Amino acid sequence: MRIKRFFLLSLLLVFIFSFFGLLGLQAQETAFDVRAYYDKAEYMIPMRDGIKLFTIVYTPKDTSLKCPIFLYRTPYSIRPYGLNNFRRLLGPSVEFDKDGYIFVYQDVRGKYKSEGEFQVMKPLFLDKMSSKVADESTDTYDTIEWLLNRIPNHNGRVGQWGISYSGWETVMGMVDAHPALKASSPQASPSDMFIGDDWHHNGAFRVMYAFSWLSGNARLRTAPTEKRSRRFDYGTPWGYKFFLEIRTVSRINELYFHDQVPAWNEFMEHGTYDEYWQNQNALNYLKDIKHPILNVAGWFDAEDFYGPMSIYYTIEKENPKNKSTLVVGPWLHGGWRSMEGDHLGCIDFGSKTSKYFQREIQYPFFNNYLKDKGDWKAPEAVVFETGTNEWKTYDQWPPEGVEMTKLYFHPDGKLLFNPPEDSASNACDSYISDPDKPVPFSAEIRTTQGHLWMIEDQRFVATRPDVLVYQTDVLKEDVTIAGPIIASLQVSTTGTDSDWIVKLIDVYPGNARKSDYCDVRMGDFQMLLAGEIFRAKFRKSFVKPEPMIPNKVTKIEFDLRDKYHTFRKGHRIMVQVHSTWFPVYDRNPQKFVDIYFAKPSDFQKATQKVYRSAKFPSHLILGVLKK
Ligand code: PG9
Repeated sequence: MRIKRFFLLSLLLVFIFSFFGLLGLQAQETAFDVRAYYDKAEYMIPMRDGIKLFTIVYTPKDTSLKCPIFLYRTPYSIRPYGLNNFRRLLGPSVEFDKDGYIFVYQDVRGKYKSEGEFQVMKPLFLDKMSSKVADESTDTYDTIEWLLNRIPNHNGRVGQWGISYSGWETVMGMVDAHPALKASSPQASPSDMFIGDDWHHNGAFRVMYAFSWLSGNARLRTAPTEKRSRRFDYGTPWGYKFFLEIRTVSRINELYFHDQVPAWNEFMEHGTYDEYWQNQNALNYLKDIKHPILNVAGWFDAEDFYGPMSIYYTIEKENPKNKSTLVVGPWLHGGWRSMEGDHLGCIDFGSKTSKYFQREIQYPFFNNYLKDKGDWKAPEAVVFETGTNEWKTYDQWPPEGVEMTKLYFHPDGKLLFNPPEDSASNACDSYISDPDKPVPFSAEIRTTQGHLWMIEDQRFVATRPDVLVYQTDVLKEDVTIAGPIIASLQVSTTGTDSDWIVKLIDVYPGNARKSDYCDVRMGDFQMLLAGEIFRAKFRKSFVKPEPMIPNKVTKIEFDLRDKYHTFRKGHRIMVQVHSTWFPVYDRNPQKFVDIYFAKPSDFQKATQKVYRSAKFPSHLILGVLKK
């Protein structure tokens, strides 16, 4: 009895000590005193065309150290400005701050305290012969050159990192890279804004994000400034109403931007994949990448998921010898830095995945290439498997052993691994798509797209008459999918253009237990796993759109992008199909016109049919991984 009591008491003590120990450790981590260990300096660094870029350099006080330079370039301001004001965290995680790096932050050309003109995702000049030419690649080069010459105590090596726009800046730094650049980590970098990142997916315009981002970040300015643009006042918390009342995107400049947002007007003038978009495509630039790359993506990134995946695939193809690592975790946009990564919305990921990434991947990667320290094994792909909540390391992505498997639409909303046998070629399901009552993308009331809709419970739309739902029986065993997910639809419309949205959903068992993270009842929860849109006029070419022929069965095939997920035994696999996803995507008038010049009278209802016959089988193609 006494022994038992002693045992319990010791357990309690161990618990108390480890609890406070942990707290202590965490406190120490977040409260690292940057000011005590670093000095701050501010510079205007001249570029080759004479424009000067505002740059802050934090150097370790301990000058006996020779440190690498760690560069971050951003359009979002490198505040706090002023020599007495310090950032709380200098590197991508506290490990770097403690270790000693020379941290360099720079306002990019035309933003905040830097001189020059900002052009959103300005294409690179691939001909660098003229000394007048300057772009984000040359600005990075010139900055590195200046730093190496002017900042003491560096070890001659430079690393660059950045998330999203800064991730794209990091990619630009990789092109014709300065020889001292020894390691780059583009994180959630967009690559192609017409095909899969912030502004469009498969040619469909992401009006809600373009509107909020451009109104906040791309207004004309008269001179360098420390001030942020004022937030746009929507006059309502309900973006659905706001964007529906605008009626057509063609009115936005006249109503709200008044020629103060040049990029918006440019978007409106380039409604197809013309040179304007093609020249911005970062994948064109990735031919001669010689130094190691750590490429990071979040499975549930609402902004730039196509970017990092396509950058990874392109670097592999164009530079097969390059040491490039892909990391994908269960994160929203940049969540590996801003959140613990233990859950998203209602979904539990079982561990602090962001810490794992920061400590076990990001820090060892840079430490290896910039300091020759630590134990970095340069894995090819480190990917988090959702559903089972496990990190896996592979020597290729998608992993070996994936079998492309078709999952077919059947009558009565069934989804089966065998093809339909219905010989009536017109066997189909249909709905009326009404642009005046578009399917909402989220149940949240908000004006900006936010993040959680990427993993949101889809029950709020599953009962709409304009949403088709197909699902498997309850799974008798786990089904793991890895790599791209292809939607192959056979469809018709009564209009001459239309959008097709396909969503892949994990349906929880009826008796699923409550989530620790939200108040939603999880029985029959419909977790959005993947979803993508395709604007039908681009089905043959993004450059030369073609009208749909009314009522003609037409194949539309597109990629819902990569996932690594296990549908657990007891769950179901569900697919939903619809034709509006609003206001994340602008409304298609369902008539073949240049949508950016559409008139309200162009918008029409259309009867949409999704075929599921032996002749016209609609299906998904999944990479099923046998374990
Ligand atoms: N997704 C953002 C972005 C990247 C590039 C251009 C415009 C926007 C970002 O979060 O930075």
